[in-house]
Amino acid sequence: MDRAALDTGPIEPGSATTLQLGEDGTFLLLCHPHPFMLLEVTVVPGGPVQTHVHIFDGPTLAEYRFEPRNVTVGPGALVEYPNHGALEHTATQADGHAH
Ligand SMILES: [Cu+2]
Repeated sequence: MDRAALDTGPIEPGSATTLQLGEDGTFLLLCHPHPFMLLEVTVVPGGPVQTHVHIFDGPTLAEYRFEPRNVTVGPGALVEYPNHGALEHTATQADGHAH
């Protein structure tokens, strides 16, 4: 049975959104307005129950990024996405559904 796609929705500059992850697996997320911003989230048993993925943008596109670009967490983990940039960003599952 499919679960809803992972999607923070728009994250305003200076704010943060928390998304709860479900079951084991590897998920590719991107920023909807800037789909070249990529994040790989791996959910494994025993992983951390919460973490932060920071969002940045900047004068050049090379500075638009998730940091870190790869995170490993446990099932049901809370991932907070603080947006340190000047623009709105999202963390959205790239293929639209969970595996
Ligand atoms: Cu973005």
